[in-house]
Amino acid sequence: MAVDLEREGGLAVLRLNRPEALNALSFAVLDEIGAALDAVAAMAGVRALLVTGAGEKAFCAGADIKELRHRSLAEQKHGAELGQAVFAKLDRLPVASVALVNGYAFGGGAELAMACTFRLAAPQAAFGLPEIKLGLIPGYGGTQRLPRLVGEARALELILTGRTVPAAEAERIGLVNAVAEGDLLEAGRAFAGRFTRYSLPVLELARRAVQRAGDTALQAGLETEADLSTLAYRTADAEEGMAAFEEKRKPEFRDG
Ligand code: CO8
Repeated sequence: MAVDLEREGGLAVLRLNRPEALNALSFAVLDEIGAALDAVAAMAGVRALLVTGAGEKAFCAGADIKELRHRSLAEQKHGAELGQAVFAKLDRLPVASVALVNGYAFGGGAELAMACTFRLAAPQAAFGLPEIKLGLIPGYGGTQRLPRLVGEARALELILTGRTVPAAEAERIGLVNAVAEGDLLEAGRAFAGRFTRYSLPVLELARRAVQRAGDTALQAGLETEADLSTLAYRTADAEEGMAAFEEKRKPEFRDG
């Protein structure tokens, strides 16, 4: 198995574990990620997913180039669709995810990180979409998710030059939420702890509303926001949150 899935209380931890190939994404690894995400979606009590890579060097060095080279056109199309589908599953998981980018995140590896809800980077992490250097373009969502994160001009610069973005720059341009010194897993746990104490269904409504912003025109997005904020308002947790405010006490959310 090249993907490990562990449970730590309310957190699930998915670790790419193929360090000898810098955690590159073969078809088999993509399938394993998809299966692990199905398992996370079915786990009762999980409040967030942490995604990271094994080894000192890499989060994930992208699609497996050695496998990629020998694909037929039909297999290549299937590969792009498989990668996109697996990363969409991550994006649409019922719980938020945090990529803990412990080293290189290139090509499909950067795309995996971008499909997570949040990204934390170790100081030595480096990002890039270097496909152009291989005579390729990104195929697992990078051309769509990168401009949404950093804007079209920066995305074009990064995709057309394939240059490497160090962690500090990634933070400055909004590609990562923060650069974390020290133990990255511990930083991930602390980061997740900042939102997992809130109502799970309401967190999910907030994510869905924000995701809609990337998918739609303003007016349609505002209509979605009106619908989803009304759904949030109707939850028992909203009743509890507002009552706790008036009663000057801490709310006790029950995920309902
Ligand atoms: N695929 C397969 N094997 C890899 C990959 C990869 N992406 N990256 C590294 N490896 C392997 C190396 O071949 C090497 O194996 P071996 O020892 O057997 O030769 C081992 O991992 C260690 O790598 P290096 O010796 O190269 O380590 P360095 O520290 O010298 O360099 C780098 C690290 C800079 C990360 C370098 O390995 C590198 O440039 N890797 C490739 C990065 C890249 O170009 N990624 C983008 C791939 S393309 C992609 O992701 C999307 C394609 C579009 C998909 C379309 C739909 C199918």
